[in-house]
Amino acid sequence: MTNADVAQAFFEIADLLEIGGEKSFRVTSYRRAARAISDLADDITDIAARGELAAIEGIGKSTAAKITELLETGRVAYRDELAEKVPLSTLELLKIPNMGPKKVALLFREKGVDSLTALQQAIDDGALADLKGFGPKSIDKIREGIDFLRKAAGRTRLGQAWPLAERLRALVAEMPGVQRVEHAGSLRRGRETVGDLDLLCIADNGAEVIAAFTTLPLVDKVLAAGDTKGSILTDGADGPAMQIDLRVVPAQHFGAAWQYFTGSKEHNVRLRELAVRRGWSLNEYSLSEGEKIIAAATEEEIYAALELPWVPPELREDRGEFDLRATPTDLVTVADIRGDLHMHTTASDGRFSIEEMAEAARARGYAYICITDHSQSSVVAGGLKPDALRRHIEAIRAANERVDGIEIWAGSEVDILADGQLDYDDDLLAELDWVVASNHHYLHDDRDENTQRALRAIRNPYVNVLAHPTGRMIGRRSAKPLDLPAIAQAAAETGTALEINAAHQRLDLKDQHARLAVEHGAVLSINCDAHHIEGFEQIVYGVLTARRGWIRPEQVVNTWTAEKVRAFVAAKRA
Ligand code: DGT
Ligand code: CA
Ligand code: CA
Ligand code: ZN
Repeated sequence: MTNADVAQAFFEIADLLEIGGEKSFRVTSYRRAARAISDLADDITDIAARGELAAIEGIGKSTAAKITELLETGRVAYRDELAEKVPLSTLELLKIPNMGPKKVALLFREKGVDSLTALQQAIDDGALADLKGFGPKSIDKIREGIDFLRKAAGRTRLGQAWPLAERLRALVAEMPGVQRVEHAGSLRRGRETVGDLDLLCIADNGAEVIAAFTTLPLVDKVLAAGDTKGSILTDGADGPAMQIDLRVVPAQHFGAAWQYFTGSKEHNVRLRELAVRRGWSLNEYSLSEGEKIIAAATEEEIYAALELPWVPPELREDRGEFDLRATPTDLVTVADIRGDLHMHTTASDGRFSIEEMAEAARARGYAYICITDHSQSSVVAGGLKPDALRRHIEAIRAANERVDGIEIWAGSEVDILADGQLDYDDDLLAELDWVVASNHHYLHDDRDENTQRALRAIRNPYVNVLAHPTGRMIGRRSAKPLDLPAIAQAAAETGTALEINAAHQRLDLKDQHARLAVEHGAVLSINCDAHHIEGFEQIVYGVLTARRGWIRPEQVVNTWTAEKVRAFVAAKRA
């Protein structure tokens, strides 16, 4: 059980208490405990094993006992008791954008609304008309929110699916008889959300492999188990609950199967058309002319027989990848990344020091990083007042002296204010090596206003990258309207980068936006926005997103040498 799972249980207890009308101090104390758990740098199971739970600030004796109970039995009896009075399905309502526990409490206690379906029904019946705080406008917003949730339902964010997929791949690789295992489907294509996971392996003892697969400890339910295909639901205990399909194929047909099950369906339809035009057929077994197999063992042979270069999976969406003149062959890779230019330390809302972040980055082989803690307007995130930033700059310079093997630059993630101005004066910005500009507070539904603010920030000579430009949160908050072509053009003209924020909740810019930005001449910066040393691992999601946007390495500033990045900054300031 991870820290996040344990924290989740206590957030739920707090929510259930609040919805049930419990006194606010009790609610607050559970929420504080949940936050303390999710902020722990250590593994909570280790802390529990050492008997040190009650020593964690924000956790009292009774909470410590509940944590122990959860770790030992997988449940908390108190939560189950609460759920008898306030059904767990009320928690679904909290996923609606802008719907907090107070509003849900009102819905539940005044109108008996205890699930998404019940809420939909109540809205359709006009049953909420007399409820305070639920005017026609907010009802419309709620309706939109429900639609949004329904659309996102059943899909898992890439950043949650990926670690589970890697774990499963390792498990299957260990099974007797398995010679090779690969990911297929939307995960291999790097889609930002994934429906189910598709694994493919080479083995001659299919039935045995499937039997081992369908009896793995993480299996919650077996959906199918045959000689060549198995399908399971994972229990969601460690990672998301997902459907996993495993197919077993012989080596001589592996390429055809891998190509077929990687998809997308749209790409495959086009590829099959090319085959049919030659009088051939293409399916998961082979590319064939009648009985005669033309290609089957590798993807490369199949594409080559159709006079195509091997198409990287991220491009297989029927978005123009069959046009040989346009398709890039050298997409950016994780190995091309030389540094990260957006991250946080304990100076604002990060969890590690400057040195710890630097050492983690150096271990990844990075040549440079830029420390970009929050600016003063981001009060909740611990934003720095000008004097504090000046001291932080000194601390960063000193750390740069002490740490060998990597350059540590001083930067800031500066808020864009309501009028498009920045949160620090230019003379303070001038002391920084690199400036990230973020609109955390003023991205609304007005496209023109959003665009004007972004343009004004981009035109500031000290701003080097516009962070997470559309402000979206996958499955929670859609991209805000922006004139991206105008923004990309201004970015290109002024020598400002646009970010692909690689944090898996964001992936902002997204694939198609990144492609559009580069088509308008802009360069990108793929940053993890790490708040934790493990945050750097998310670079893979940012790179996959870039590859889906057809991005080549030279279009990404943090694939450049430190010297070239410095020249990019100097050119804008000059
Ligand atoms: P997902 O799981 O919804 O995120 O998306 P995919 O792309 O992983 O789709 P999935 O799991 O249904 O199937 C995996 C691949 O198998 C899919 O990308 C293409 C191939 N495939 C599945 N069914 C069909 C089909 O009916 N026709 C064709 N041409 N390909 C199919
Ligand atoms: Ca799939
Ligand atoms: Ca599937
Ligand atoms: Zn940030």
